[in-house]
Amino acid sequence: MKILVTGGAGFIGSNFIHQILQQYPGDEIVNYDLLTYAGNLENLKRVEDDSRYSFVQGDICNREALQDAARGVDAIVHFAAESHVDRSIYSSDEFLQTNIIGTQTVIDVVRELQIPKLVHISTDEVYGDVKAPEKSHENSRIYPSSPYSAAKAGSDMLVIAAIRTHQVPAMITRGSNNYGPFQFPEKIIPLFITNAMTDNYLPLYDGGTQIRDWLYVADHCSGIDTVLRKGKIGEIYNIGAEQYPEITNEQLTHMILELVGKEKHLIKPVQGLRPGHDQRYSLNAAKLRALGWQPSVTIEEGLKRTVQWYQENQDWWERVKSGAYQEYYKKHYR
Ligand code: NAD
Ligand code: TDX
Repeated sequence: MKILVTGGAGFIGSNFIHQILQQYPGDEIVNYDLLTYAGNLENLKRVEDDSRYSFVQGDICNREALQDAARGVDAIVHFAAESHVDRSIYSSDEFLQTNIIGTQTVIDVVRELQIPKLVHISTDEVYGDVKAPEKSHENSRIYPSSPYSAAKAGSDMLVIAAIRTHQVPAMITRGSNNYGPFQFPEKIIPLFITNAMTDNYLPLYDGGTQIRDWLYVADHCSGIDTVLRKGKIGEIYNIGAEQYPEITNEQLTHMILELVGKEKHLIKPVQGLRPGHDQRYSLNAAKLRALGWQPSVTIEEGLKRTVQWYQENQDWWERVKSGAYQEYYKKHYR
Protein backbone atom coordinates (compact mmCIF):
# COMPACT_ATOMS: atom_id res chain seq x y z
CA MET A 1 0.00 0.00 0.00
CA LYS A 2 1.24 3.52 -0.77
CA ILE A 3 0.19 5.88 2.00
CA LEU A 4 0.39 9.66 2.20
CA VAL A 5 0.79 10.68 5.83
CA THR A 6 0.04 14.32 6.68
CA GLY A 7 1.88 15.64 9.74
CA GLY A 8 4.35 12.76 9.68
CA ALA A 9 7.15 14.81 11.22
CA GLY A 10 5.18 15.28 14.44
CA PHE A 11 4.92 13.00 17.44
CA ILE A 12 2.30 10.40 16.47
CA GLY A 13 2.84 10.69 12.70
CA SER A 14 6.55 9.86 12.98
CA ASN A 15 5.86 6.90 15.25
CA PHE A 16 3.24 5.71 12.74
CA ILE A 17 5.70 5.94 9.83
CA HIS A 18 8.34 3.93 11.72
CA GLN A 19 5.78 1.30 12.62
CA ILE A 20 4.37 0.89 9.09
CA LEU A 21 7.76 0.68 7.39
CA GLN A 22 8.90 -1.90 9.92
CA GLN A 23 5.75 -4.01 9.79
CA TYR A 24 4.96 -3.92 6.05
CA PRO A 25 8.03 -4.35 3.81
CA GLY A 26 5.89 -3.72 0.70
CA ASP A 27 4.40 -0.41 1.86
CA GLU A 28 5.54 3.05 0.78
CA ILE A 29 5.11 6.31 2.67
CA VAL A 30 4.98 9.90 1.47
CA ASN A 31 5.30 12.21 4.46
CA TYR A 32 3.65 15.59 3.78
CA ASP A 33 4.40 18.09 6.53
CA LEU A 34 4.74 21.85 6.82
CA LEU A 35 7.36 21.57 9.60
CA THR A 36 5.81 23.94 12.10
CA TYR A 37 7.41 24.25 15.54
CA ALA A 38 6.04 20.74 16.26
CA GLY A 39 7.44 19.08 13.13
CA ASN A 40 10.94 17.67 13.32
CA LEU A 41 12.70 15.68 10.63
CA GLU A 42 15.11 14.36 13.24
CA ASN A 43 12.25 12.07 14.28
CA LEU A 44 12.65 10.31 10.92
CA LYS A 45 16.45 10.02 10.74
CA ARG A 46 16.26 6.23 10.92
CA VAL A 47 14.18 6.00 7.71
CA GLU A 48 15.40 8.96 5.66
CA ASP A 49 17.51 6.69 3.41
CA ASP A 50 14.82 4.05 3.04
CA SER A 51 13.76 4.00 -0.63
CA ARG A 52 10.15 3.37 0.46
CA TYR A 53 10.05 6.71 2.30
CA SER A 54 9.89 10.23 0.90
CA PHE A 55 9.30 13.65 2.41
CA VAL A 56 7.51 16.65 0.91
CA GLN A 57 7.44 19.94 2.80
CA GLY A 58 4.04 21.54 2.34
CA ASP A 59 0.93 22.99 3.91
CA ILE A 60 -2.27 20.92 3.94
CA CYS A 61 -4.10 24.15 3.09
CA ASN A 62 -2.19 24.31 -0.23
CA ARG A 63 -4.41 22.28 -2.55
CA GLU A 64 -2.08 22.11 -5.57
CA ALA A 65 0.95 21.07 -3.55
CA LEU A 66 -1.04 18.46 -1.67
CA GLN A 67 -2.48 17.14 -4.95
CA ASP A 68 1.01 16.78 -6.41
CA ALA A 69 2.19 14.86 -3.37
CA ALA A 70 -0.90 12.64 -3.17
CA ARG A 71 -1.13 11.54 -6.80
CA GLY A 72 -1.23 7.73 -7.01
CA VAL A 73 -1.49 6.93 -3.32
CA ASP A 74 -3.87 4.25 -2.01
CA ALA A 75 -4.71 6.06 1.21
CA ILE A 76 -4.22 9.26 3.16
CA VAL A 77 -3.75 9.08 6.92
CA HIS A 78 -4.35 12.61 8.12
CA PHE A 79 -2.51 13.58 11.31
CA ALA A 80 -1.51 17.18 10.52
CA ALA A 81 -2.97 19.59 13.05
CA GLU A 82 -2.21 22.20 15.64
CA SER A 83 -2.39 19.97 18.69
CA HIS A 84 -1.76 21.83 21.97
CA VAL A 85 -4.74 22.94 24.07
CA ASP A 86 -2.86 25.67 25.98
CA ARG A 87 -1.62 27.32 22.79
CA SER A 88 -5.14 27.33 21.34
CA ILE A 89 -6.33 29.37 24.32
CA TYR A 90 -3.85 32.17 23.50
CA SER A 91 -4.60 32.27 19.80
CA SER A 92 -6.91 30.11 17.74
CA ASP A 93 -6.12 31.36 14.20
CA GLU A 94 -3.72 28.58 13.23
CA PHE A 95 -5.98 25.98 14.84
CA LEU A 96 -8.92 27.04 12.68
CA GLN A 97 -6.77 27.34 9.58
CA THR A 98 -4.97 23.99 9.80
CA ASN A 99 -7.50 21.84 11.63
CA ILE A 100 -10.59 23.03 9.75
CA ILE A 101 -9.57 24.58 6.41
CA GLY A 102 -6.68 22.14 6.13
CA THR A 103 -8.92 19.12 6.72
CA GLN A 104 -11.43 20.35 4.12
CA THR A 105 -8.55 20.67 1.65
CA VAL A 106 -7.49 17.09 2.41
CA ILE A 107 -11.08 15.94 1.79
CA ASP A 108 -11.21 17.88 -1.50
CA VAL A 109 -7.97 16.29 -2.68
CA VAL A 110 -9.27 12.81 -1.81
CA ARG A 111 -12.33 13.54 -3.96
CA GLU A 112 -10.45 15.15 -6.84
CA LEU A 113 -7.87 12.37 -7.11
CA GLN A 114 -10.35 9.63 -6.21
CA ILE A 115 -8.07 8.30 -3.49
CA PRO A 116 -9.56 5.01 -2.22
CA LYS A 117 -9.26 5.71 1.51
CA LEU A 118 -8.94 8.57 4.02
CA VAL A 119 -8.33 8.00 7.72
CA HIS A 120 -8.89 11.22 9.65
CA ILE A 121 -7.11 11.26 13.02
CA SER A 122 -9.23 12.90 15.69
CA THR A 123 -9.31 12.93 19.47
CA ASP A 124 -11.34 12.01 22.54
CA GLU A 125 -11.37 15.72 23.39
CA VAL A 126 -14.23 16.31 20.92
CA TYR A 127 -16.58 14.66 23.47
CA GLY A 128 -15.57 17.11 26.19
CA ASP A 129 -15.21 15.81 29.71
CA VAL A 130 -17.33 12.94 30.98
CA LYS A 131 -18.41 12.18 34.54
CA ALA A 132 -17.33 8.87 36.09
CA PRO A 133 -18.30 6.13 35.49
CA GLU A 134 -19.51 7.20 32.02
CA LYS A 135 -17.47 6.52 28.90
CA SER A 136 -17.69 8.22 25.52
CA HIS A 137 -19.02 6.06 22.70
CA GLU A 138 -18.63 6.92 19.04
CA ASN A 139 -22.16 8.36 18.98
CA SER A 140 -21.86 10.33 22.24
CA ARG A 141 -22.56 14.05 22.25
CA ILE A 142 -19.83 16.24 20.73
CA TYR A 143 -19.16 18.97 23.28
CA PRO A 144 -15.63 20.37 22.99
CA SER A 145 -14.16 22.71 25.61
CA SER A 146 -11.16 24.44 24.01
CA PRO A 147 -10.49 26.12 20.67
CA TYR A 148 -8.25 23.12 19.89
CA SER A 149 -10.94 20.52 20.51
CA ALA A 150 -13.63 22.67 18.90
CA ALA A 151 -11.51 22.93 15.74
CA LYS A 152 -10.93 19.15 15.80
CA ALA A 153 -14.70 18.62 16.24
CA GLY A 154 -15.24 20.93 13.26
CA SER A 155 -12.87 18.83 11.19
CA ASP A 156 -14.75 15.66 12.18
CA MET A 157 -18.02 17.28 11.06
CA LEU A 158 -16.54 18.14 7.68
CA VAL A 159 -15.44 14.53 7.21
CA ILE A 160 -18.86 13.22 8.27
CA ALA A 161 -20.56 15.63 5.83
CA ALA A 162 -18.22 14.59 3.00
CA ILE A 163 -18.99 10.92 3.61
CA ARG A 164 -22.71 11.60 3.38
CA THR A 165 -22.84 14.17 0.60
CA HIS A 166 -19.97 13.09 -1.62
CA GLN A 167 -19.48 9.46 -0.58
CA VAL A 168 -15.88 10.25 0.36
CA PRO A 169 -14.34 6.92 1.48
CA ALA A 170 -13.33 8.15 4.91
CA MET A 171 -13.11 6.86 8.46
CA ILE A 172 -12.43 8.77 11.68
CA THR A 173 -10.39 7.65 14.67
CA ARG A 174 -10.71 9.34 18.07
CA GLY A 175 -7.67 8.55 20.20
CA SER A 176 -7.10 9.28 23.87
CA ASN A 177 -4.00 11.00 25.33
CA ASN A 178 -0.78 9.62 23.86
CA TYR A 179 2.74 9.48 25.26
CA GLY A 180 6.03 7.96 24.15
CA PRO A 181 9.15 8.79 22.10
CA PHE A 182 9.34 12.02 20.05
CA GLN A 183 6.56 13.86 21.90
CA PHE A 184 7.11 17.61 21.95
CA PRO A 185 7.91 18.60 25.57
CA GLU A 186 4.97 21.01 25.87
CA LYS A 187 2.59 18.11 26.74
CA ILE A 188 2.49 16.99 30.37
CA ILE A 189 4.47 13.73 30.26
CA PRO A 190 7.55 14.86 28.30
CA LEU A 191 7.43 18.27 29.99
CA PHE A 192 7.48 16.76 33.45
CA ILE A 193 10.14 14.15 32.57
CA THR A 194 12.52 16.72 31.08
CA ASN A 195 11.85 19.31 33.81
CA ALA A 196 12.47 16.70 36.50
CA MET A 197 15.70 15.60 34.79
CA THR A 198 16.95 19.21 34.92
CA ASP A 199 15.59 19.99 38.43
CA ASN A 200 13.03 22.46 37.12
CA TYR A 201 9.60 22.66 38.67
CA LEU A 202 6.64 20.59 37.48
CA PRO A 203 3.66 22.93 37.01
CA LEU A 204 0.70 20.78 38.05
CA TYR A 205 -2.57 22.47 37.07
CA ASP A 206 -5.68 22.82 39.19
CA GLY A 207 -4.95 20.34 41.97
CA GLY A 208 -3.92 17.48 39.67
CA THR A 209 -7.25 15.67 40.07
CA GLN A 210 -7.89 15.41 36.33
CA ILE A 211 -8.02 12.05 34.56
CA ARG A 212 -6.75 11.10 31.12
CA ASP A 213 -6.86 7.65 29.47
CA TRP A 214 -3.12 7.32 28.75
CA LEU A 215 -2.38 5.40 25.55
CA TYR A 216 1.16 4.41 24.60
CA VAL A 217 1.83 5.84 21.13
CA ALA A 218 2.64 2.44 19.55
CA ASP A 219 -0.78 1.19 20.65
CA HIS A 220 -2.44 4.25 19.11
CA CYS A 221 -0.56 3.62 15.85
CA SER A 222 -1.56 -0.05 15.75
CA GLY A 223 -5.17 1.04 16.34
CA ILE A 224 -4.98 3.48 13.42
CA ASP A 225 -3.43 0.76 11.26
CA THR A 226 -6.26 -1.62 12.18
CA VAL A 227 -8.79 0.99 11.06
CA LEU A 228 -6.82 1.65 7.87
CA ARG A 229 -6.78 -2.03 6.87
CA LYS A 230 -9.91 -3.47 8.48
CA GLY A 231 -12.20 -0.54 9.28
CA LYS A 232 -15.51 0.05 7.56
CA ILE A 233 -15.78 3.11 5.33
CA GLY A 234 -17.99 5.78 6.89
CA GLU A 235 -17.37 4.66 10.49
CA ILE A 236 -15.86 6.32 13.56
CA TYR A 237 -13.59 4.34 15.92
CA ASN A 238 -12.52 5.28 19.45
CA ILE A 239 -8.95 4.29 20.36
CA GLY A 240 -8.44 4.30 24.12
CA ALA A 241 -6.42 2.29 26.62
CA GLU A 242 -9.45 1.98 28.94
CA GLN A 243 -7.07 2.18 31.87
CA TYR A 244 -8.30 0.59 35.07
CA PRO A 245 -7.92 1.86 37.70
CA GLU A 246 -7.89 5.37 36.24
CA ILE A 247 -5.01 7.61 37.26
CA THR A 248 -5.06 11.29 38.11
CA ASN A 249 -2.51 13.80 36.89
CA GLU A 250 -1.12 13.90 40.43
CA GLN A 251 -0.59 10.13 40.50
CA LEU A 252 0.98 10.33 37.05
CA THR A 253 3.35 13.04 38.29
CA HIS A 254 4.41 10.89 41.25
CA MET A 255 5.11 7.96 38.90
CA ILE A 256 7.28 10.19 36.70
CA LEU A 257 9.24 11.57 39.68
CA GLU A 258 9.89 8.07 40.96
CA LEU A 259 11.15 6.86 37.57
CA VAL A 260 13.40 9.89 37.12
CA GLY A 261 14.59 9.57 40.74
CA LYS A 262 13.56 13.06 41.90
CA GLU A 263 11.65 14.34 44.94
CA LYS A 264 8.07 15.61 45.20
CA HIS A 265 9.18 19.11 46.22
CA LEU A 266 9.68 19.77 42.47
CA ILE A 267 5.88 19.79 42.05
CA LYS A 268 4.51 23.32 41.83
CA PRO A 269 0.72 23.58 42.05
CA VAL A 270 -0.56 26.23 39.62
CA GLN A 271 -4.07 27.54 39.00
CA GLY A 272 -5.77 29.22 36.09
CA LEU A 273 -3.31 28.39 33.29
CA ARG A 274 -5.97 26.32 31.50
CA PRO A 275 -9.39 27.95 31.63
CA GLY A 276 -12.12 25.45 30.73
CA HIS A 277 -9.88 22.58 31.92
CA ASP A 278 -11.54 19.23 31.17
CA GLN A 279 -11.79 17.05 34.27
CA ARG A 280 -11.98 13.54 32.86
CA TYR A 281 -11.81 11.76 29.52
CA SER A 282 -12.80 8.14 29.16
CA LEU A 283 -13.36 6.17 25.96
CA ASN A 284 -15.24 3.00 25.19
CA ALA A 285 -13.09 1.29 22.52
CA ALA A 286 -15.20 -1.87 22.10
CA LYS A 287 -15.88 -1.16 18.43
CA LEU A 288 -12.18 -1.20 17.56
CA ARG A 289 -11.50 -4.18 19.84
CA ALA A 290 -14.10 -6.07 17.79
CA LEU A 291 -11.73 -5.66 14.80
CA GLY A 292 -9.03 -7.53 16.75
CA TRP A 293 -7.11 -4.58 18.22
CA GLN A 294 -6.09 -4.25 21.83
CA PRO A 295 -3.57 -2.06 23.63
CA SER A 296 -0.48 -3.98 24.70
CA VAL A 297 1.54 -1.55 26.86
CA THR A 298 0.53 -0.79 30.46
CA ILE A 299 1.02 2.71 31.84
CA GLU A 300 3.77 1.41 34.15
CA GLU A 301 5.69 -0.17 31.26
CA GLY A 302 4.98 2.70 28.85
CA LEU A 303 6.18 5.35 31.29
CA LYS A 304 9.31 3.34 32.02
CA ARG A 305 10.11 3.15 28.29
CA THR A 306 9.30 6.83 27.81
CA VAL A 307 11.50 8.03 30.67
CA GLN A 308 14.31 5.86 29.34
CA TRP A 309 13.85 7.32 25.84
CA TYR A 310 14.09 10.92 27.13
CA GLN A 311 17.14 9.96 29.21
CA GLU A 312 18.84 8.46 26.15
CA ASN A 313 17.85 11.30 23.81
CA GLN A 314 18.73 14.41 25.78
CA ASP A 315 20.22 16.08 22.65
CA TRP A 316 16.89 15.72 20.86
CA TRP A 317 14.80 17.46 23.53
CA GLU A 318 17.43 20.04 24.46
CA ARG A 319 17.40 21.22 20.83
CA VAL A 320 13.59 21.17 20.74
CA LYS A 321 13.35 23.08 24.01
CA SER A 322 15.71 25.82 22.89
CA GLY A 323 14.76 28.70 20.58
CA ALA A 324 11.14 29.76 20.09
CA TYR A 325 9.83 27.26 22.64
CA GLN A 326 11.57 29.23 25.40
CA GLU A 327 9.41 32.28 24.62
CA TYR A 328 6.21 30.26 24.79
CA TYR A 329 7.36 28.62 28.04
CA LYS A 330 8.13 31.95 29.72
CA LYS A 331 4.88 33.52 28.58
CA HIS A 332 2.71 30.58 29.63
CA TYR A 333 4.36 29.57 32.91
CA ARG A 334 5.46 33.13 33.76
P1 NAD B 1 2.14 17.23 16.80
O1 NAD B 1 1.82 18.63 17.17
O2 NAD B 1 3.28 16.54 17.46
O3 NAD B 1 2.43 17.15 15.21
C1 NAD B 1 1.66 17.83 14.28
C2 NAD B 1 2.38 17.77 12.94
O4 NAD B 1 1.56 18.40 11.94
C3 NAD B 1 3.73 18.50 12.93
O5 NAD B 1 4.71 17.71 12.29
C4 NAD B 1 3.45 19.76 12.13
O6 NAD B 1 4.58 20.26 11.44
C5 NAD B 1 2.37 19.28 11.17
N1 NAD B 1 1.52 20.39 10.67
C6 NAD B 1 0.92 21.34 11.43
N2 NAD B 1 0.25 22.18 10.61
C7 NAD B 1 0.40 21.72 9.35
C8 NAD B 1 -0.07 22.16 8.09
N3 NAD B 1 -0.82 23.26 7.95
N4 NAD B 1 0.26 21.45 6.99
C9 NAD B 1 1.05 20.34 7.10
N5 NAD B 1 1.55 19.89 8.27
C10 NAD B 1 1.21 20.57 9.38
O7 NAD B 1 0.78 16.42 16.98
P2 NAD B 1 0.53 14.93 17.48
O8 NAD B 1 0.47 14.94 18.96
O9 NAD B 1 1.45 14.03 16.77
O10 NAD B 1 -0.96 14.72 16.95
C11 NAD B 1 -1.19 14.25 15.63
C12 NAD B 1 -2.69 14.14 15.41
O11 NAD B 1 -3.26 13.25 16.37
C13 NAD B 1 -3.44 15.46 15.56
O12 NAD B 1 -4.45 15.50 14.58
C14 NAD B 1 -4.05 15.38 16.95
O13 NAD B 1 -5.24 16.12 17.04
C15 NAD B 1 -4.32 13.89 17.06
N6 NAD B 1 -4.32 13.33 18.43
C16 NAD B 1 -3.28 13.59 19.27
C17 NAD B 1 -3.27 13.01 20.54
C18 NAD B 1 -2.13 13.24 21.50
O14 NAD B 1 -2.22 12.82 22.67
N7 NAD B 1 -1.04 13.86 21.09
C19 NAD B 1 -4.32 12.19 20.93
C20 NAD B 1 -5.38 11.95 20.04
C21 NAD B 1 -5.35 12.53 18.78
O1 TDX C 1 2.09 21.95 32.35
C1 TDX C 1 1.07 21.23 32.38
N1 TDX C 1 0.53 20.90 33.60
C2 TDX C 1 -0.58 20.14 33.74
O2 TDX C 1 -1.03 19.89 34.86
C3 TDX C 1 0.42 20.72 31.19
C4 TDX C 1 0.98 21.04 29.83
C5 TDX C 1 -0.70 19.96 31.35
N2 TDX C 1 -1.22 19.69 32.57
C6 TDX C 1 -2.45 18.88 32.68
C7 TDX C 1 -3.60 19.37 31.82
C8 TDX C 1 -4.33 18.09 31.49
O3 TDX C 1 -5.24 17.76 32.53
O4 TDX C 1 -2.15 17.58 32.19
C9 TDX C 1 -3.23 17.03 31.44
C10 TDX C 1 -2.75 16.69 30.05
O5 TDX C 1 -2.45 17.91 29.38
P1 TDX C 1 -1.75 17.91 27.93
O6 TDX C 1 -0.54 17.07 27.98
O7 TDX C 1 -1.64 19.31 27.48
O8 TDX C 1 -2.82 17.09 27.08
P2 TDX C 1 -4.39 17.32 26.82
O9 TDX C 1 -4.76 18.73 27.02
O10 TDX C 1 -5.15 16.30 27.62
O11 TDX C 1 -4.48 16.98 25.24
C11 TDX C 1 -3.70 15.91 24.67
O12 TDX C 1 -4.48 14.75 24.47
C12 TDX C 1 -5.49 14.79 23.50
C13 TDX C 1 -3.11 16.35 23.32
O13 TDX C 1 -2.37 17.54 23.51
C14 TDX C 1 -4.17 16.53 22.28
O14 TDX C 1 -3.56 16.81 21.03
C15 TDX C 1 -4.98 15.27 22.17
O15 TDX C 1 -6.08 15.48 21.32
